Amino acid sequence: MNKTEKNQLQKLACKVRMGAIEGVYNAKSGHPGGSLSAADLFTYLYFREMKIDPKNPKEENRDRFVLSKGHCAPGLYATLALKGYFPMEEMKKLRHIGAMLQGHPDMKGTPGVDMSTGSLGQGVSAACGMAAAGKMDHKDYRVYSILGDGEIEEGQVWEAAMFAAHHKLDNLCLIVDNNGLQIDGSVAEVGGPEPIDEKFRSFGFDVQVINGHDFDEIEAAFHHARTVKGRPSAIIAKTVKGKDVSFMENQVGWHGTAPNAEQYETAMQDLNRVLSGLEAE
Ligand SMILES: Cc1ncc(C[n+]2csc(CCOP(=O)(O)OP(=O)(O)O)c2C)c(N)n1
Repeated sequence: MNKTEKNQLQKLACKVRMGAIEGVYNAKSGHPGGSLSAADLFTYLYFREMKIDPKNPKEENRDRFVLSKGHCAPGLYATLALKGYFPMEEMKKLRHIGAMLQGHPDMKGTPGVDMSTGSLGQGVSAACGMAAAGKMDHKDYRVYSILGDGEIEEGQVWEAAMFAAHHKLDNLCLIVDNNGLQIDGSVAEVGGPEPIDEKFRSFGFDVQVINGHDFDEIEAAFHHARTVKGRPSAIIAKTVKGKDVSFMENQVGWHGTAPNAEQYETAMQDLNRVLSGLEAE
């Protein structure tokens, strides 16, 4: 990708982060940390990788996306809004009763959401089902799913992984947002799922480990995943929880906490600084 294209994606990712913060702040609850860590992955998937059309969200041959770590809905919603599925204004009503954007993705209420998720481990099983259905129906769509590294402590993830490899689901690409932190501690402390790459490899996946904030590496990984035949792909993306908000970066407390007014101002200043820097490039 050239410099201009990369700059475009970086600006979009910054806007995803701003949208997520806006939503969580207005809701006074929600999950900023993991939304920010996955922002570059969301951005690449929706703006470069997936075959989708926001004007026709249910198009039969579209690529599918499942946010298995459903609590990071603010990041997904901000991406969907930027892509044109609904106005960004909806973010201000995040988690309000009756609003379009609920605390976890709801496929019945939000255009662009392919699967309702939130119970960790289940989304990836649904993604496997979609990929298997694609194979059975001789469709050429691909299925993408973002998982948390805390989420992969769920046994169901590994049942799904076994299924995916057994059924040779090469139309399935799992992306682990490997930010090292989960709800109440570091992933290493809480459940110790490492080495994540070797685990997926031993389950029969093609595995790549990348910097999840570097668009060149992200692009190369998704390009490679498309070439893999006869087995599913896993991309282990090393990320920073709370990325680009100074006081949230790598802080476990920002898993599921909303910023207060002062913190909101600081977060927006941080992100505006990033955006201005990118605009000046
Ligand atoms: C089955 C299930 N158990 C517990 C939870 C509560 N929970 C929500 S988020 C979370 C931690 C997830 O950590 P991780 O996957 O690393 O997410 P991230 O850090 O990327 O936000 C937990 C335990 C849940 N949503 N579902």
